[in-house]
Amino acid sequence: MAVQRTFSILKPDATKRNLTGAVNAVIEKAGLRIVAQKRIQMTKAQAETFYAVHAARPFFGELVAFMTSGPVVVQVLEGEDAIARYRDVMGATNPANAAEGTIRKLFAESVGENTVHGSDAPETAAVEIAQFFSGNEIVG
Ligand code: DAT
Ligand code: MG
Repeated sequence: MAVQRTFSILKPDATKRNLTGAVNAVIEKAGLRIVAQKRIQMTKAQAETFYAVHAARPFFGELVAFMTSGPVVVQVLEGEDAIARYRDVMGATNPANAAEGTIRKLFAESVGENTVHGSDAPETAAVEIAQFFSGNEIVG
């Protein structure tokens, strides 16, 4: 496997509970490098674009409202097999199903407010990184 980059978000439930450092410690312990990071307030338009694939789902409105309910930390993570590796470190979407030691098992309180986002494939990683970072903001 090659070195990859993936896109990560520490969601509003993480910033609200002052957990960004704790989550980053799990990320770094897993061998992923944070090569770009910034704290932003996502706009409704940004959240709708970001989650457009879920636009028809019944929870879409709730998801956009949550993602714009407070600051988020957007990140680019780099490492060997980073996309799948970060999905493993995050744990299952529903924290009730997340494995021990994963970020969602450690920190998430519900399927809707599940602490982190991570890209699911190289194509989505590229699109998601480009939505929030310009090339010169990523320093590997
Ligand atoms: P993941 O974030 O693990 O990639 P996803 O892409 O299926 O999961 O869904 C995106 C986000 O939408 C997820 O992190 C939280 C929200 N979501 C998914 N399923 C949900 C549900 N059944 N009820 C409420 N929110 C949900
Ligand atoms: Mg997803």
